[in-house]
Amino acid sequence: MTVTESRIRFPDEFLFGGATAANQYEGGWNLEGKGPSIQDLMSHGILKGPDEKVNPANLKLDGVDGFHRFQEDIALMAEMGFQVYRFSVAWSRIFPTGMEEMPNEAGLAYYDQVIDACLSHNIEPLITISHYETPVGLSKQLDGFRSRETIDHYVRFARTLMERWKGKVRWWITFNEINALWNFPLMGAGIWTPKEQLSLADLYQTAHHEMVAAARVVQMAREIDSENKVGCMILGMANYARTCNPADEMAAMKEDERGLLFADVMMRGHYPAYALQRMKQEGITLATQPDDYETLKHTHDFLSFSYYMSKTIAHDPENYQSSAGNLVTGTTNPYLKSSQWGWQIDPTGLRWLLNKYWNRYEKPLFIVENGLGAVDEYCPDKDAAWTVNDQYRIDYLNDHLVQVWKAMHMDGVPVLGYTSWGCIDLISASSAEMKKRYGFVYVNRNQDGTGDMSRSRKKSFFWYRDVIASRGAVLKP
Ligand code: BGP
Repeated sequence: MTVTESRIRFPDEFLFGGATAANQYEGGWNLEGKGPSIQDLMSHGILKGPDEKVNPANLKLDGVDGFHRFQEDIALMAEMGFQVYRFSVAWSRIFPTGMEEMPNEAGLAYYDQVIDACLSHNIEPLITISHYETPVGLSKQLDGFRSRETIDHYVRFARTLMERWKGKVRWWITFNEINALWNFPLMGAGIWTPKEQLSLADLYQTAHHEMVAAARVVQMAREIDSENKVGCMILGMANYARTCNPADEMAAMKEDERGLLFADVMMRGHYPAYALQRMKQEGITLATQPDDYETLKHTHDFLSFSYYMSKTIAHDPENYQSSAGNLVTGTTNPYLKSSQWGWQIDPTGLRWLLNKYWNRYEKPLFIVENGLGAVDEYCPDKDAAWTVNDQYRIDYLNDHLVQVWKAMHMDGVPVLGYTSWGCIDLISASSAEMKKRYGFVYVNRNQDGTGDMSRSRKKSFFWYRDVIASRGAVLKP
């Protein structure tokens, strides 16, 4: 049998699972001592600016009630055979303004239960320390990571979690999609000052603070427990040149540099030449402390990323139709179909990206977000166990997982695992919608906020269960 003919079989140590984020899943935005996070002020989603004060119409305030229903949800994950569950800890549940010296015990006690529920089902927790949910206090008073002071607050937050769950949690991610800073400084780095008022120097300085903070956490994680594995996490994007015109190739390469600066520093431990050159040309001098560059040498153990789509880059984008996309956009690719939200679906792009990251960093990779946001029709069938016939989601996930397998098996790329995004329906990040669903589990909550939040299994629930149980053998190449 040749390599290409082998049957799909993911190794036993490959972790299958799913992912959520506190601000999109939990709700309970002001319960048991939790302070407001910037997401509690984003009723229109992250593509629009924040509200002045909490708007009751913000669907994230109640999320999908994970705060009260996590036991049931984790049991459903166990039924699918999850080996890993990626979730974030709401920073303002632990430190209500982000700046307290002592943590909120009730917040920690909540996550004790979440973690214990995972472990009781043999599911490994994978914690995102910061997922677009900076406490409002930190954001308004310090402008988030624009201020160097925020590094210490973040490290204290991370230390609290790592010490509390030593021996229980060994997988950590420092920041969700840390490279979102360039386009969304509020969400990516908690900067309250409007983007239009920020200079390029402000953004580089903020990036530096975030990277130093992350490197300090890596160093600390190893001191606390040698079993800890800490991942850098970026918004993963396959940037293709729109044509083979060298000018387009050059534009695509430059776009890559923008998206990869964080990973370049956090995985390799130093600033790449292109970034130093850019800062020199722009007259930017970073404000640093003497040991910053030594600190940055504490590189992450693995690179994790989200992957939903690819995009094409042209040197003259005005001559093409622009594409919609996950926070960053390019021009359309005529070879690809799109989701209902206009994100271009490209399973091969995932294999391409896995190869690219492995070749660039030579460290293990973890796909921590991937999935199809779609409008689901709740339509229970009396002869079937599911309430939503989401064959389109099964097709999407099947095709992406096949490419992961190819990257591992045919290209030799080490991949640690795969956590499908929004494994339980939740509120979307970019547009704060309920109707954009990703889950294997349907949540009875409507776009207008009505619904009893009850859970039911979609067709994809049973499909994913079979994928995991067969280690991928049921996938259709
Ligand atoms: C990523 C975020 C997630 C998630 C996902 C899907 O950028 O890390 O939080 O929401 O995108 O995006 P959306 O919810 O807008 O469909």
